[in-house]
Amino acid sequence: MARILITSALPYINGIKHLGNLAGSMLPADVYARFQRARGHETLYICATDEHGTPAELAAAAAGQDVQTYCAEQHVLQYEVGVKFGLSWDWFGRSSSPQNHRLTQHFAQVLEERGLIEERVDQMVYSIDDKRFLPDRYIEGTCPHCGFEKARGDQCDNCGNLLDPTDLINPYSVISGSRNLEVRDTRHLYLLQTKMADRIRAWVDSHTDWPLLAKSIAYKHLDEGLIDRGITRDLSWGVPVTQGEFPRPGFEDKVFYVWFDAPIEYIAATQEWAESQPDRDWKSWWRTDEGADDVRYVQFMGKDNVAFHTVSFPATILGSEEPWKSVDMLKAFNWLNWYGGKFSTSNKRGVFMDAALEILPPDLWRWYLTSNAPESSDTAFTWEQFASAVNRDLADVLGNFVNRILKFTESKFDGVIPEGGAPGPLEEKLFADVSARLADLAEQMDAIEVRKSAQALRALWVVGNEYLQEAAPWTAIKTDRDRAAVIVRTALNLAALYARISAPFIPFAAEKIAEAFSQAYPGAWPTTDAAAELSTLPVGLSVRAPEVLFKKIEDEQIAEWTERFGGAE
Ligand code: B3M
Ligand code: ZN
Repeated sequence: MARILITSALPYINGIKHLGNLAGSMLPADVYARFQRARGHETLYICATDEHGTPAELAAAAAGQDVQTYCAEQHVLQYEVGVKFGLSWDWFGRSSSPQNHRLTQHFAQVLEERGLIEERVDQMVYSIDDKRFLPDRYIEGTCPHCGFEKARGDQCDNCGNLLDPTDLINPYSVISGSRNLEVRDTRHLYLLQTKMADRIRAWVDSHTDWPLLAKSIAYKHLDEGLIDRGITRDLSWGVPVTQGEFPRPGFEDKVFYVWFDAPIEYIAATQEWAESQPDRDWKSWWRTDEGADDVRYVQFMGKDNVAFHTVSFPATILGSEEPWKSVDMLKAFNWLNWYGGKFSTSNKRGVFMDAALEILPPDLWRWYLTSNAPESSDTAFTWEQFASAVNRDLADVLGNFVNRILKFTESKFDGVIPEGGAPGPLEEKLFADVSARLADLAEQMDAIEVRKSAQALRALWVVGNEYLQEAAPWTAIKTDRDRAAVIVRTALNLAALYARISAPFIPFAAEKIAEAFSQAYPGAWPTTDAAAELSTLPVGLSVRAPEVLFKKIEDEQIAEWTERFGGAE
């Protein structure tokens, strides 16, 4: 049975992430990890904070902290809010770890030995007023591709093109706003991606099963022609170029570019995980010469990260010619927008993970964000859609079913799973229906079709309500107690089954449902033999209705939150 390695794009350290970040990487990765664990696959879900580069330095400066203290504090905050959201990371590491320093320097060394690194004199933008170079996000200006006026030195947020600071039209310093800039010479290391273009294309070609979004972005970059990329920066915070395995005179004040070391942290974080306990081994996950051949490696990320994972990071991995495991399946997401526009940290637009949990429990957000996952296109968050997902799906369908059957059992069968009777035609129909739908659900989950999986799950909840409506135990009980017992028993089994199949999406509610039946949580993923799966609870078992599973969202709450978080514009 294959082992499953999962990574989600590493969130930048610069503050708690918004729901769009969550929806496009960490949350779907978590749903997939929980599914694979339930199926009995040994699964490792790795994530970390991305702590280097200009985002970290700028945010620390804005917070009035030194960058190390800032990163240490923010890492804990992101970890805690992730856990509260139910993100089941096996490890949540830090790209500033000693493991990542060592491994980043190792890769640079090996790439150099392979003739893939070249020292070049670069023209970089220098701010005379700030007395420093302005790499990446330290500089902004107008995008040469689309005209967006706040494009950053490394990437345009509007059109997604990767940029060099010197590409920007009418640039200014983000530190001081100064336009008193000049281009100066500075030495940097370049990764010779041009030499690897054919190898990378062949590698992308070999992944025929990648979703369209990932492939189209990869080919866009390959077709435009790869360029050699600078992998060092004139900054003080980061993985130093000259220490460890990789001494290089003249580079004492330089660090590796954040996008060079960040993906390496996927591996380094696994080392952090392994080193935190004696019986763990990271190599069997990452080295094909050490047993990683039976690992299926799945990456989750937003579309703006795809180029780095289909071109830049593969250049590092393939270029090393060492037997590293590379990604098997790359699942990319479009944007979750906030009404018509983007979530924005600086303009406090939209809901962030901490604020989300201040107003509602995590499962409500998890359900909305997965059942409306921005898969085939960008999706706009609206409070109305959110309320509909919560009220119609969770409260009216799942919550209502579980509550209704458990309350009925309490009032008519003393809260005990009744014996008597045998399944009839209605049950046979239910078994066939549930079997088919379980097969559909597992297929969609396997294919990482997040929205379709949520739809398939919801369809299974609907089947339960329809069955109960048709079988009507409240009528049967008046004339035929055995018949009522069959219906109640079947419906209770169905509710317990819902706990197992809903757990990847709504783990907290699933646990409450499992507890109502004294079932182990998280339970194993069911087979598609519904007749067997729906007769597993022991007759005579005491069950009890949980307190309300999902509270409905009221119009007044929407009004209040619209006021607080903006939107509806
Ligand atoms: N931190 C960008 C982002 O959060 C970046 C991802 C790194 S993945 C190795 O969107
Ligand atoms: Zn642009």
